[in-house]
Amino acid sequence: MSKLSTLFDFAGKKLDLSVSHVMGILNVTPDSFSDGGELMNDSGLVSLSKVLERAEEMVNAGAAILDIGGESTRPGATEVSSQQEMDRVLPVVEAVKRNLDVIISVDTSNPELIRQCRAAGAGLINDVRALAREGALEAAAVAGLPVCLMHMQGSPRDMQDAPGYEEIVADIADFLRQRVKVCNDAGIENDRILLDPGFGFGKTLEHNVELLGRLTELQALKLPVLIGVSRKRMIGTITGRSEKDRVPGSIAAAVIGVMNGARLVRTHDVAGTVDAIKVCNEVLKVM
Ligand code: 7PM
Repeated sequence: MSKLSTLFDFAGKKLDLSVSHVMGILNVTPDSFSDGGELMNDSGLVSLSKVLERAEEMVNAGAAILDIGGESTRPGATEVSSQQEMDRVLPVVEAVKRNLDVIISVDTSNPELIRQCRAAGAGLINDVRALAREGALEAAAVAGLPVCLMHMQGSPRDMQDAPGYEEIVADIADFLRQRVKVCNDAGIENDRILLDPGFGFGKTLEHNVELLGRLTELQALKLPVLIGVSRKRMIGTITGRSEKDRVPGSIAAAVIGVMNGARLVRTHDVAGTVDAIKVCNEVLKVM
Protein backbone atom coordinates (compact mmCIF):
# COMPACT_ATOMS: atom_id res chain seq x y z
CA MET A 1 0.00 0.00 0.00
CA SER A 2 1.34 3.44 -0.83
CA LYS A 3 2.00 5.36 2.36
CA LEU A 4 1.73 9.08 2.36
CA SER A 5 4.91 9.45 4.37
CA THR A 6 4.83 12.99 5.48
CA LEU A 7 6.43 14.82 8.35
CA PHE A 8 4.39 17.97 8.76
CA ASP A 9 5.85 21.05 10.42
CA PHE A 10 3.31 22.87 12.58
CA ALA A 11 5.25 26.02 13.46
CA GLY A 12 8.28 24.03 14.58
CA LYS A 13 6.44 21.06 16.06
CA LYS A 14 6.76 18.06 13.76
CA LEU A 15 4.07 15.43 13.35
CA ASP A 16 4.41 12.22 11.36
CA LEU A 17 1.26 11.98 9.28
CA SER A 18 2.15 8.58 7.84
CA VAL A 19 0.15 7.36 10.85
CA SER A 20 -3.05 8.69 12.39
CA HIS A 21 -3.45 11.07 15.32
CA VAL A 22 -6.14 12.73 17.38
CA MET A 23 -7.06 16.41 17.44
CA GLY A 24 -8.92 17.36 20.62
CA ILE A 25 -11.67 19.98 20.44
CA LEU A 26 -11.36 22.92 22.81
CA ASN A 27 -14.43 25.06 22.22
CA VAL A 28 -14.51 28.52 23.74
CA THR A 29 -18.01 29.45 22.60
CA PRO A 30 -20.85 29.94 25.10
CA ASP A 31 -23.19 27.73 23.04
CA SER A 32 -20.74 25.19 21.74
CA PHE A 33 -22.01 21.86 20.56
CA SER A 34 -21.65 19.03 23.06
CA ASP A 35 -19.73 20.94 25.70
CA GLY A 36 -22.11 23.84 26.02
CA GLY A 37 -20.14 26.72 27.40
CA GLU A 38 -18.78 24.85 30.38
CA LEU A 39 -15.42 26.52 29.90
CA MET A 40 -17.02 29.90 30.59
CA ASN A 41 -17.37 31.79 33.84
CA ASP A 42 -20.79 32.98 35.01
CA SER A 43 -19.99 36.25 33.24
CA GLY A 44 -19.79 34.43 29.90
CA LEU A 45 -16.05 35.01 29.68
CA VAL A 46 -13.67 32.16 28.98
CA SER A 47 -12.26 30.75 32.19
CA LEU A 48 -8.57 30.25 31.40
CA SER A 49 -8.07 27.92 34.33
CA LYS A 50 -10.97 25.70 33.23
CA VAL A 51 -9.75 25.74 29.64
CA LEU A 52 -6.23 24.81 30.69
CA GLU A 53 -7.52 21.99 32.85
CA ARG A 54 -9.47 20.57 29.91
CA ALA A 55 -6.55 21.12 27.55
CA GLU A 56 -4.11 19.33 29.84
CA GLU A 57 -6.53 16.43 30.21
CA MET A 58 -6.69 16.05 26.43
CA VAL A 59 -2.90 16.25 26.04
CA ASN A 60 -2.43 13.63 28.78
CA ALA A 61 -4.97 11.45 26.99
CA GLY A 62 -2.81 11.57 23.85
CA ALA A 63 -4.10 14.40 21.68
CA ALA A 64 -1.40 15.48 19.21
CA ILE A 65 -3.23 18.70 18.37
CA LEU A 66 -5.76 20.88 20.20
CA ASP A 67 -8.27 22.72 18.05
CA ILE A 68 -9.38 26.01 19.58
CA GLY A 69 -12.51 27.64 18.17
CA GLY A 70 -14.46 30.74 19.17
CA GLU A 71 -17.10 30.83 16.45
CA SER A 72 -20.05 28.46 16.58
CA THR A 73 -20.75 26.99 13.16
CA ARG A 74 -23.93 25.33 14.41
CA PRO A 75 -26.63 25.64 11.74
CA GLY A 76 -28.48 28.90 12.41
CA ALA A 77 -25.96 30.12 15.00
CA THR A 78 -25.65 33.83 15.60
CA GLU A 79 -22.44 35.23 14.22
CA VAL A 80 -19.83 36.53 16.60
CA SER A 81 -17.98 39.74 15.83
CA SER A 82 -14.39 39.47 14.68
CA GLN A 83 -13.20 41.21 17.84
CA GLN A 84 -15.29 38.96 20.08
CA GLU A 85 -13.84 35.88 18.39
CA MET A 86 -10.27 37.16 18.78
CA ASP A 87 -10.86 38.11 22.43
CA ARG A 88 -12.06 34.58 23.11
CA VAL A 89 -9.46 32.65 21.16
CA LEU A 90 -6.13 34.48 21.39
CA PRO A 91 -5.76 34.41 25.21
CA VAL A 92 -6.53 30.68 25.12
CA VAL A 93 -3.95 30.03 22.42
CA GLU A 94 -1.38 31.97 24.44
CA ALA A 95 -2.22 30.15 27.67
CA VAL A 96 -2.05 26.70 26.06
CA LYS A 97 1.22 27.63 24.37
CA ARG A 98 2.73 28.75 27.68
CA ASN A 99 1.60 25.72 29.64
CA LEU A 100 1.48 22.67 27.38
CA ASP A 101 3.62 20.93 24.78
CA VAL A 102 1.08 20.41 22.01
CA ILE A 103 0.32 21.62 18.51
CA ILE A 104 -2.33 24.34 18.59
CA SER A 105 -4.90 24.61 15.83
CA VAL A 106 -7.21 27.61 15.50
CA ASP A 107 -10.66 26.92 14.08
CA THR A 108 -11.41 30.17 12.28
CA SER A 109 -12.31 31.81 8.97
CA ASN A 110 -11.46 35.28 10.23
CA PRO A 111 -8.53 36.96 8.41
CA GLU A 112 -7.74 39.19 11.39
CA LEU A 113 -7.46 36.20 13.69
CA ILE A 114 -5.53 34.20 11.08
CA ARG A 115 -3.02 37.03 10.92
CA GLN A 116 -2.42 36.93 14.68
CA CYS A 117 -2.42 33.17 15.13
CA ARG A 118 1.25 32.40 14.76
CA ALA A 119 2.48 35.10 17.13
CA ALA A 120 0.06 33.78 19.76
CA GLY A 121 1.50 30.27 19.41
CA ALA A 122 -0.70 28.46 16.89
CA GLY A 123 0.70 25.84 14.51
CA LEU A 124 -2.33 25.24 12.26
CA ILE A 125 -5.23 27.19 10.80
CA ASN A 126 -8.38 25.08 10.56
CA ASP A 127 -10.91 26.81 8.34
CA VAL A 128 -14.35 25.31 7.69
CA ARG A 129 -14.64 27.85 4.85
CA ALA A 130 -11.39 26.71 3.21
CA LEU A 131 -9.91 30.24 3.25
CA ALA A 132 -12.67 31.57 1.00
CA ARG A 133 -13.48 34.64 3.11
CA GLU A 134 -12.18 37.92 1.76
CA GLY A 135 -8.57 38.27 2.90
CA ALA A 136 -8.29 34.85 4.56
CA LEU A 137 -6.05 33.29 1.92
CA GLU A 138 -3.58 36.17 2.02
CA ALA A 139 -3.60 36.17 5.81
CA ALA A 140 -2.86 32.44 5.91
CA ALA A 141 -0.06 32.81 3.35
CA VAL A 142 1.53 35.56 5.45
CA ALA A 143 1.08 33.59 8.68
CA GLY A 144 3.10 30.81 7.08
CA LEU A 145 1.24 28.10 8.98
CA PRO A 146 -0.24 24.85 7.66
CA VAL A 147 -3.92 25.05 6.84
CA CYS A 148 -6.80 22.60 6.92
CA LEU A 149 -9.19 23.19 4.03
CA MET A 150 -12.69 21.88 4.69
CA HIS A 151 -15.52 21.33 2.25
CA MET A 152 -18.88 22.88 3.05
CA GLN A 153 -21.90 23.27 0.78
CA GLY A 154 -23.66 26.55 1.52
CA SER A 155 -23.10 28.44 4.77
CA PRO A 156 -23.66 27.34 8.37
CA ARG A 157 -26.98 29.20 8.29
CA ASP A 158 -28.45 27.39 5.28
CA MET A 159 -26.24 24.37 4.63
CA GLN A 160 -28.74 21.77 5.86
CA ASP A 161 -31.70 23.20 3.91
CA ALA A 162 -31.49 20.91 0.87
CA PRO A 163 -27.98 19.66 0.29
CA GLY A 164 -27.51 18.11 -3.14
CA TYR A 165 -24.66 16.65 -5.16
CA GLU A 166 -24.20 15.27 -8.60
CA GLU A 167 -21.66 12.80 -7.19
CA ILE A 168 -20.76 13.36 -3.55
CA VAL A 169 -17.12 12.21 -3.53
CA ALA A 170 -16.23 13.64 -6.94
CA ASP A 171 -17.88 16.97 -6.12
CA ILE A 172 -15.99 17.27 -2.84
CA ALA A 173 -12.71 16.19 -4.41
CA ASP A 174 -13.20 18.79 -7.18
CA PHE A 175 -13.89 21.51 -4.64
CA LEU A 176 -10.84 20.58 -2.54
CA ARG A 177 -8.61 20.37 -5.62
CA GLN A 178 -9.68 23.89 -6.57
CA ARG A 179 -8.97 25.23 -3.10
CA VAL A 180 -5.53 23.54 -3.10
CA LYS A 181 -4.78 25.23 -6.44
CA VAL A 182 -5.86 28.61 -5.06
CA CYS A 183 -3.64 28.05 -2.03
CA ASN A 184 -0.68 26.98 -4.16
CA ASP A 185 -1.10 30.11 -6.29
CA ALA A 186 -1.03 32.21 -3.11
CA GLY A 187 2.21 30.54 -2.01
CA ILE A 188 0.82 27.91 0.35
CA GLU A 189 2.56 24.73 -0.78
CA ASN A 190 1.23 21.20 -0.47
CA ASP A 191 3.50 20.45 2.49
CA ARG A 192 1.30 22.85 4.45
CA ILE A 193 -2.14 21.64 3.37
CA LEU A 194 -4.56 19.21 5.02
CA LEU A 195 -7.95 18.34 3.56
CA ASP A 196 -11.30 17.64 5.18
CA PRO A 197 -14.52 16.52 3.47
CA GLY A 198 -16.56 18.35 6.12
CA PHE A 199 -18.92 15.78 7.62
CA GLY A 200 -22.30 17.38 8.37
CA PHE A 201 -21.56 20.61 6.52
CA GLY A 202 -24.23 20.68 3.80
CA LYS A 203 -24.72 16.91 3.72
CA THR A 204 -27.60 14.54 4.39
CA LEU A 205 -27.15 11.40 6.45
CA GLU A 206 -26.85 9.42 3.22
CA HIS A 207 -24.16 11.79 1.94
CA ASN A 208 -22.19 11.50 5.19
CA VAL A 209 -22.39 7.71 5.22
CA GLU A 210 -21.32 7.40 1.61
CA LEU A 211 -18.44 9.82 2.20
CA LEU A 212 -17.18 7.81 5.16
CA GLY A 213 -17.44 4.52 3.29
CA ARG A 214 -15.64 5.92 0.25
CA LEU A 215 -13.08 8.07 2.08
CA THR A 216 -10.15 6.15 0.47
CA GLU A 217 -11.02 7.90 -2.80
CA LEU A 218 -9.82 11.22 -1.35
CA GLN A 219 -6.31 9.77 -1.17
CA ALA A 220 -6.11 10.54 -4.90
CA LEU A 221 -5.51 14.15 -3.82
CA LYS A 222 -2.24 13.06 -2.17
CA LEU A 223 -2.69 15.20 0.91
CA PRO A 224 -3.39 14.17 4.51
CA VAL A 225 -7.09 13.91 5.31
CA LEU A 226 -8.65 15.12 8.57
CA ILE A 227 -12.16 14.10 9.61
CA GLY A 228 -14.57 15.49 12.17
CA VAL A 229 -17.46 13.19 13.05
CA SER A 230 -17.44 13.55 16.82
CA ARG A 231 -20.97 13.56 18.33
CA LYS A 232 -22.42 14.89 15.08
CA ARG A 233 -26.03 14.49 14.04
CA MET A 234 -25.16 11.66 11.63
CA ILE A 235 -24.07 9.62 14.66
CA GLY A 236 -27.19 10.67 16.54
CA THR A 237 -29.49 9.70 13.69
CA ILE A 238 -27.88 6.31 13.19
CA THR A 239 -27.74 5.40 16.89
CA GLY A 240 -30.76 7.29 18.18
CA ARG A 241 -28.56 8.81 20.90
CA SER A 242 -28.41 12.34 22.34
CA GLU A 243 -25.16 14.27 21.99
CA LYS A 244 -23.52 13.09 25.20
CA ASP A 245 -24.22 9.43 24.38
CA ARG A 246 -22.73 9.49 20.90
CA VAL A 247 -19.18 8.62 21.93
CA PRO A 248 -19.16 4.91 20.95
CA GLY A 249 -20.81 5.70 17.61
CA SER A 250 -18.33 8.52 17.03
CA ILE A 251 -15.40 6.24 17.77
CA ALA A 252 -16.76 3.65 15.35
CA ALA A 253 -16.97 6.32 12.65
CA ALA A 254 -13.45 7.50 13.50
CA VAL A 255 -12.13 3.96 13.12
CA ILE A 256 -13.83 3.54 9.74
CA GLY A 257 -12.36 6.88 8.67
CA VAL A 258 -8.84 5.96 9.78
CA MET A 259 -9.03 2.53 8.14
CA ASN A 260 -10.08 4.42 5.02
CA GLY A 261 -7.08 6.74 5.19
CA ALA A 262 -7.85 9.63 7.55
CA ARG A 263 -4.68 10.78 9.32
CA LEU A 264 -6.26 13.15 11.81
CA VAL A 265 -9.48 12.71 13.76
CA ARG A 266 -11.06 15.76 15.39
CA THR A 267 -12.89 14.74 18.56
CA HIS A 268 -14.42 15.83 21.86
CA ASP A 269 -13.48 12.48 23.42
CA VAL A 270 -9.75 12.10 23.21
CA ALA A 271 -8.96 9.12 25.46
CA GLY A 272 -11.25 6.57 23.81
CA THR A 273 -10.48 7.82 20.31
CA VAL A 274 -6.72 7.61 20.93
CA ASP A 275 -7.02 3.97 22.01
CA ALA A 276 -9.15 3.11 18.98
CA ILE A 277 -6.71 4.79 16.62
CA LYS A 278 -3.74 3.04 18.21
CA VAL A 279 -5.41 -0.23 17.27
CA CYS A 280 -6.02 1.04 13.72
CA ASN A 281 -2.42 2.19 13.34
CA GLU A 282 -1.12 -1.22 14.44
CA VAL A 283 -3.35 -3.06 11.97
CA LEU A 284 -2.60 -0.60 9.15
CA LYS A 285 1.12 -1.36 9.58
CA VAL A 286 0.58 -4.96 8.46
CA MET A 287 -1.82 -4.19 5.62
C1 7PM B 1 -22.20 23.20 15.90
C2 7PM B 1 -22.28 22.43 14.74
C3 7PM B 1 -21.04 23.42 16.53
C4 7PM B 1 -21.15 21.88 14.23
C5 7PM B 1 -19.90 22.85 16.04
C6 7PM B 1 -19.98 22.09 14.90
C7 7PM B 1 -15.37 20.42 11.85
C8 7PM B 1 -14.51 21.49 12.07
C9 7PM B 1 -16.34 21.80 13.18
C10 7PM B 1 -14.98 19.37 10.98
C11 7PM B 1 -12.94 20.59 10.68
C12 7PM B 1 -18.46 20.30 15.29
C13 7PM B 1 -18.79 21.43 14.35
N1 7PM B 1 -16.49 20.62 12.57
N2 7PM B 1 -13.31 21.58 11.50
N3 7PM B 1 -15.13 22.34 12.89
N4 7PM B 1 -13.74 19.51 10.41
N5 7PM B 1 -11.74 20.64 10.07
O1 7PM B 1 -19.29 19.35 15.30
O2 7PM B 1 -15.69 18.40 10.70
O3 7PM B 1 -17.49 20.34 16.04
S1 7PM B 1 -17.48 22.57 14.16
